[in-house]
Formats: sequence, structure tokens, C-alpha cells
Amino acid sequence: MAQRSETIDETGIEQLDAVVIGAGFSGLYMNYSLRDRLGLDVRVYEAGDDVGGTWYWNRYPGARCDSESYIYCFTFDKDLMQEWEWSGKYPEQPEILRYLNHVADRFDLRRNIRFGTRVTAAHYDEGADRWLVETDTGERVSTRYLVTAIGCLSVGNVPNIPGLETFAGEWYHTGAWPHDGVDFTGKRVGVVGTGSSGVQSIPVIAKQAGHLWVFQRTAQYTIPARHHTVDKAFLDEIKKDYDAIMEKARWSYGGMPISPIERSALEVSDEERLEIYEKAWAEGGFAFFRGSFYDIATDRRANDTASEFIRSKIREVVKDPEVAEKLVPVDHPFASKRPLIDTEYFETYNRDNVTLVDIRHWPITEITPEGIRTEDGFYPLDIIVFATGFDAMTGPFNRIDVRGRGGQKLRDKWAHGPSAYLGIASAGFPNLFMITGPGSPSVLSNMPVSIEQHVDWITDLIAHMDAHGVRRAEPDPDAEEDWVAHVDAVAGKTMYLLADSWYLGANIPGKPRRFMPYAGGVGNYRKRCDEVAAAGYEGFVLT
Ligand code: NA7
Repeated sequence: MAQRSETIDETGIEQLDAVVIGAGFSGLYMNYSLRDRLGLDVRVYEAGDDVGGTWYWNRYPGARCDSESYIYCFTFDKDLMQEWEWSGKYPEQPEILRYLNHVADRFDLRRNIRFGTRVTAAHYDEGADRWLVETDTGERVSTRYLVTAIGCLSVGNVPNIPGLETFAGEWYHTGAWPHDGVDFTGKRVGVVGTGSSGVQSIPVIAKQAGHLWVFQRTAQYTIPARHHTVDKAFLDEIKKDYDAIMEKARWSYGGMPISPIERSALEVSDEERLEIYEKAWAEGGFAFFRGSFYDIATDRRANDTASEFIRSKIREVVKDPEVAEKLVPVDHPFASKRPLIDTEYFETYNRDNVTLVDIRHWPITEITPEGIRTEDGFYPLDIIVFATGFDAMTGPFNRIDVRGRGGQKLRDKWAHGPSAYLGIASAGFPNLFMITGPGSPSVLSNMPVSIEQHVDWITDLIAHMDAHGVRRAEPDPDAEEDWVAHVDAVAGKTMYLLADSWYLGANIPGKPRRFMPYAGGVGNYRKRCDEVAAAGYEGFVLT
């Protein structure tokens, strides 16, 4: 067990062992792990008024996770795994939030969380080897370890459209949804954006709205989720073998217990390929992507077969051929952007009260008090929903004034793109550890699996530091550079560089283009992290 810090220093500043920023999946488990396993004096700061992170903020209609529910959970406590009952194939936002509240209660995690408190600055004091952390409520604390559990998609992107401030109706961003919901009944609604949040919310909003206009910049490939309720018998069967299932997920590509497929899309006959796609389409979800052919993600010709299959499905589902053509993605291959799964997304465009507006060719020019004007028309609206995504991965770091050794600002170091060894730590910023930071599999994986791996790894490193009297751990700049080069090289072998996506920062004007997550798979990544730890934290300078 670590030696406890004194609680108050001579300047009156509270002294902590660890500060964790955020109380979503990452922050809750980090809190548990450092506080209850290592016995550290931990403080968690959370901007929201309760736990949940992503699932606290994203309450838009239809919000749901794309991982199947039985794998979208913690595995650190076997009783917790056995006792929780999910109700559907994919967990819906309210249910995930209930789960995270249950976890917080069950492990008494709230007692050292400061809610409604945003960390604004963290400065490293080299003399003391401590971080001075400041919040928007005026709190200042000193801590040995600083762990960011700030999420990858927590800074909303509201486009800077002239006139938005003059809009007389209501407008919302999907990632900051009102807690008591929005009543769309009979209203003229505009949804801007057709990523995951748009694709999930559009079918639900369409059922309530008087009329819905969808403002689409980029047409999307999406796979039917085939969502359904799950019964106790199904979950009981899973639970008999839960440890093995999750162990398989930990060593898989995407943190899901899907066996790697050996088959190439180019080695089967056209009939066989079609049959496999049809079967995967009928099954729905990510199985289409990861369970049909291994080379969809890496070989353009193989990918073309999947892209073309999905295009044919869009044309089959959408009755108006002109609308169908607008919905057919042609400018990027399938899975070069985040693969989406949906419930009746394309079917929604067969409704009389839904109109697709092409803002790729005729962009939005302004918002007036009455609605949205594009280059080819005016759309009067009562409510605008921005499903326009996030300043992903680096955005959450950039809004904190993080300064490391020599007063170096993290945002300056990352001005041309993020740089972090294993996505966990960045040279010049000792004892600052990032959960699912840039350069780790994070958003390309089933998040809880990646989060648990990071939390366990960081906990072990901190325990190692305490046991060996190490005051500082930070990456060796060469090791970090090699890792970043490896992240780039791996991404170069995928489809990911072939689209303008938030993975690359392309959705935010002026953001440097850098592929941010690690596309080598969670199993390979875990192996590398284990090797680094076994070699005495190779690539870290321990002082
Ligand atoms: P995404 O996936 O970033 O989608 C945002 C959508 O909004 C996408 O269709 C964008 O078009 C569109 N967009 C973004 N900025 C604009 C502007 N300025 N004008 C018009 N349209 C715009 O965000 P989501 O919230 O849907 O999903 C984020 C992740 O959450 C998701 O991938 C899952 O991991 C969970 P574009 O494609 O950039 O042309």
C-alpha cells in the first residue's frame, strides 16, 4: 500500500495522492482501483452533476451503444457481472446510465467525487514532483498523480454557422441533451449531421415531428442493428461462460468476442460472397464488418465488394430513387469512417414527413430567426438538432490548461497532432496518465474493455512507482516518437485515411490532420503494454 500524503500543506493547499478527471466508465473504475486497491487518497472531479460521462450527456432520442450489452460492462467484479441484467441486445442510454449509477452505489464511489466541478488547469511543479490542479469552482489541490478520464468524445462540435444566435426556435447538440427531453410533437425539425448520433436519432425524431428535414453533408454506410430484447435465459447462458467470453474480447481486435475471420472477400465466388453478406446483413451489427471477410478493412478491392453491397441495400430500401442516390455514399469506402449501425434509418426516408436536404452540394449559408438557409432553399424550423459530432480525442485535453515540465503546454506540444507513448503518457508531463488517450485503441474498440486494460495498467505502474520509490514516470521521447510512428504506419494499412473523419480531426476546421486512435487492435496493444511493464516499464524514464 502506498504511503499517504499529508492532507494540507503549509500554504493551505490540500495534498492528495491522485486526482482523476471525469466520472464516466474510466473515472469510476480508476477511482475504485486507486482508492480501494492501492489505498490512495483520491479525488475525482466531474463536470456533470452525476456519474456517467458520455452517457450522462448524450441523452438524445435513440441514444444507444453499438456494442452488445453483455460486453459493454465492467469485468473487475464477478458478482457485478453476474447480478446485472441487460434488457436488450444493445444497451440504451438510460439503461447504461442506470448501470453506471449502480456501480457507483455498489462500490461507494461517489463519496470522493466532486460533481459539478470542471478541472480548468493542471500545472506540474518540478521541484515538488506534484501537479497543482485548479477547478472552475476555485478549488486548488496538489497531487502526485493526475489521471485523465475525460472521454474521447466529450467536447461537442457546434458548427459556426452565421446567424445561429438569432434563431428564434430551440436548438440542441446531441452531446448536451436536456435531461427532461425535447418534445418534437408536431414541430418542424431540422437535424444537421448523419453520423452515429444522427443515424440513431433521426428515425425516432421522425416518428414525433410534424416534419423532419435532414441536412446531410456526407452520405453514410450503416448496417441494421437488428436490435431486440434479450431474455434472462440468453443472459444466463452468457453468464455461465462470462470470464472466457470477456477474456476472448480482451485479446481480440475490437474488444468484442468475435473470432478473427480467415476468409478473403476476393477468394470466394460472387454467389458465395453475396450469400455471406446477406447472412451478415440479416444478423446485423458489427458482425457484418468483423465477421464476413478479414480484408474489408485493409484491401480496397475487398472493401469495394462490401461498399457496393451496402449501396445496393440502400437502393433496395429507399423507395424514391432520387432520394436513394443522395443517400448512397460514393466519396469514401465503407469503414473508413466509424462504421454505423442503425434501426430503420434508411426506411425513415420513405416517410412522408421526412425530407433529405443535400448540403454537400448546396451548403448551409445562414441561420435566420425562422430557420436554415442553404444555397438552394430556405427551411423554416421550430427546432434544430446538431448531430455534428465532437472535437474528438484532443478536444477534451485542449480545454484544460495542462502544463508540464518547464511550463510546456500540452496543447502547444500537440499543436501539430497528439503525441503520447502507448496513448497513456506524454514526454514532459510526468505522472500524468491518460485513459484511452490518443495513440491507444480507444474509440476503435469496445470501450469498457480498453478502459479496464488502461486502468489496470496505470494502477500497476503507480503501485510499481510507490513500491520502488519512483517519484516521476514519463515517456522517453524516442520511445514516444517510435510509438507515434507505429500508430501512423498501422493506420496507413487500413481504409481509415481514405475519408474525412473525426478520427483524423477532419471534422474540426483548422484541426491538424493526424490519425489519432491505434488501429492495431486491442489484443496486440495489450500484448505490447504487458511487454513494456514486464521489461520494467521500457520506454519510460523512471526517476
Ligand atoms: P460524427 O460521427 O462526427 O458525425 C457528425 C455529423 O455531422 C457528420 O454527418 C458530419 O458530416 C456532420 N457535420 C459535422 N460538421 C458539420 C457542419 N459544419 N456542417 C454540416 N454537417 C456537419 O458525430 P456523432 O455524434 O454522430 O458520432 C460520434 C461518435 O459517437 C460515433 O462515431 C460513435 O463513436 C459514437 P461529415 O461526415 O463530416 O461530412
